[in-house]
Amino acid sequence: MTSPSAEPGEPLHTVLRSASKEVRIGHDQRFCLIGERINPTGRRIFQEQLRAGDMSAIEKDVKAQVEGGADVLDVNMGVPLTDEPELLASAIRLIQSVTDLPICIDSSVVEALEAGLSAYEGRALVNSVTAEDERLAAILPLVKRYDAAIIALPNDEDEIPMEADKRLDLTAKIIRVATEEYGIAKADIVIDPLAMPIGADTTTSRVTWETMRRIRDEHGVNMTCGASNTSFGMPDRHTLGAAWLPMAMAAGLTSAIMDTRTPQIVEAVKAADVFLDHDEWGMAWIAAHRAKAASAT
Ligand code: THG
Repeated sequence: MTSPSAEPGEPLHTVLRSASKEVRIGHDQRFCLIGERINPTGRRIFQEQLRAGDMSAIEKDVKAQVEGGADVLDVNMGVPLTDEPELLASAIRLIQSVTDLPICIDSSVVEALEAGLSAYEGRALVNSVTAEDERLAAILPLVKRYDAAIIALPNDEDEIPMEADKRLDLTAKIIRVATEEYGIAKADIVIDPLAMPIGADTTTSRVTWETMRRIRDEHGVNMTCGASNTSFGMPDRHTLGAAWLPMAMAAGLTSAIMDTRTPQIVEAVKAADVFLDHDEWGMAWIAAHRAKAASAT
């Protein structure tokens, strides 16, 4: 039985754009791969380079994510003791000059999100807002003003709810506030159902699957999440990632922030697109196979 809030009709499409390219996220679309690597978290050398004004590593990361098959690039410039708004804006200007992929602007600092939006020429995905009133009030007006889309996390204060019911309550709140109070289209709200490391607690993915299925069935909105979180601290992470993503896709995940440098994971996603009938006649799968065969000769 469908929920009373489920809406009939066409699947919602989250449309992102660079100056010259459009990407659509949707429950009837091929999975959207958001490259995660342009992020200095946990990378000491990259942080030191950025602090010294050396942006050369960014170009390498862009190239690697694009070659691996990224559709969108997540850009995070959270380096302690730097001017994050300035750094993020510079990074976005640089990245736009070397790739035509749309950008997902990743920061917890409102001023950095705004600086990134003002440097970006296109329709960005803003990453992220939570269900906290103060965060919603600070970030949603920016999303509306810059005509962007937004990733929203169903957590409030410092608590990450471990029950699907609570995540669904917060998702409903976010969608209500964004659409009714800020006039943001439901198609432009991308919920992060919260993916946690399996190494710490083997029940976490079950909660995530339930959250995904219910968000898809009750709200129909698009979803993304940090996929590499799930295998953190475990051995053979690539195999875990290659299993986790197709399972998430079957539960309704429509994109992920992930490391597109790993062929095993990217190929598992492309194969799942075929089985979910998101790749009509397997055309993209076959075309990729032919391109690979041609480049090998
Ligand atoms: N949801 C949303 N946005 C996100 C996340 C999420 N943005 C950031 C992060 N999580 C996703 N991006 C990355 C980028 C790099 C790495 C992981 C996630 C990474 N991790 C190293 C690893 O996995 O081994 C370790 C880095 C470290 O030591 O901290 O490189 O969940 N909306």
